[in-house]
Amino acid sequence: MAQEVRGVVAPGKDEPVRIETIVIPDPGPGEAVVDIQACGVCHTDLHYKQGGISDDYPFLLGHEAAGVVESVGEGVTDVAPGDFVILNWRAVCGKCRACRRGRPWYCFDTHNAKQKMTIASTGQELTPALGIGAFAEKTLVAAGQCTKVDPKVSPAVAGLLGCGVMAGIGAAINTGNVGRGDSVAVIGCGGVGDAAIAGAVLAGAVKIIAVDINDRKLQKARTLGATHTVNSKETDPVEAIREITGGFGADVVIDAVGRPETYRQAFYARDLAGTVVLVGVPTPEMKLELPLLDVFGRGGSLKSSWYGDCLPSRDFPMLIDLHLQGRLPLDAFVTETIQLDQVEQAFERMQHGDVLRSVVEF
Ligand code: PAD
Ligand code: ZN
Ligand code: ZN
Repeated sequence: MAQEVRGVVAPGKDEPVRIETIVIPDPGPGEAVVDIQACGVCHTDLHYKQGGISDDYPFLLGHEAAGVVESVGEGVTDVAPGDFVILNWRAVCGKCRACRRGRPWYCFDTHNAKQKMTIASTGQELTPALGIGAFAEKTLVAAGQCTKVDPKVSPAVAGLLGCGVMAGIGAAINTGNVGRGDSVAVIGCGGVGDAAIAGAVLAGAVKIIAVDINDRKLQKARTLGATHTVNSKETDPVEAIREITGGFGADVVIDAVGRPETYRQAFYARDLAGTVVLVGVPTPEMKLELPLLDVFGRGGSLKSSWYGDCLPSRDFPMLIDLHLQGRLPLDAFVTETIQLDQVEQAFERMQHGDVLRSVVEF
């Protein structure tokens, strides 16, 4: 029997979000219904609300979530009712050309639930943010979007690994391939950037330079392992990063903002043959201009990081285990826990730079 639950919907471009009654169908073949226990507020949810991702309103927001599988559809064998899971937004297919070449983190055919969730009062079909839609008491996903982890971890902490924190850690350790002794600079110290800093610590980087335009964010970045901080409103970050790295630039620079000016800073703040990782998500109107000769002459690699190039089945349980062993301070990312009807205010606090993550607890 389809169920009705409360969920946070973005009805149209830049309109405030509102709580609606949502209809959740029973899981069909390959699908699962998950009881959401916690879901973080990510900048990507704000991009959806503002129309920066697509025009497929209404959106059911929320995607950094953990919960317990309630029911599964036909043919689902990897997860079962009662399993504690983190939801992921790249359920790999196993069949596309990337998967067949043994590089499933690039999967070109990731899947979501086939059935649609709808708004009870109007019957309108919802587009779930990143194929998840977890600012809701329950949600419907593809079973492959559920990754089992140790249930000893708190749901608020676990959920964050489902998006921004994984994207940041993975930008450093998977995409950037940060190694022992490297110097790393991270531009933008929100949830994603700070996670990149924590990832760089885990990987053994020795110099970790945090860049932001907000001093409070820089203070927080220090607690996560930044060895140097640069306020790029006051100081030229390229000059500062070069100075801190003996005049050369950092081995890996991670742009966790995703704007033309931050990308340009990342491009010029890395050492010759260094790596730039773009993990912040640009909006459709943004354009980048760079002298092609500099692209050639500076060498190295310019990479984008989709979801930290993670493989959820490999990375989620491992990172949760590291956290439970006290080696990865994932709890530092939860600034506050809030109720479902406080998401709009959480967006405001995010825009004012007041929080790393607000997490809705159910
Ligand atoms: P956030 O709003 O928590 O943090 C953004 C940070 O950037 C804040 O600390 C700002 O002060 C800082 N900032 C803003 N402008 C500048 C600037 N010009 N120079 C330096 N710092 C600046 O966002 P978040 O950490 O949740 O997300 C960051 C980006 O990452 C955002 O674009 C989001 O959509 C993207 C993201 N990408 C993936 C992925 O798979 N690639 C996953 C999740 C989030
Ligand atoms: Zn695939
Ligand atoms: Zn996210």
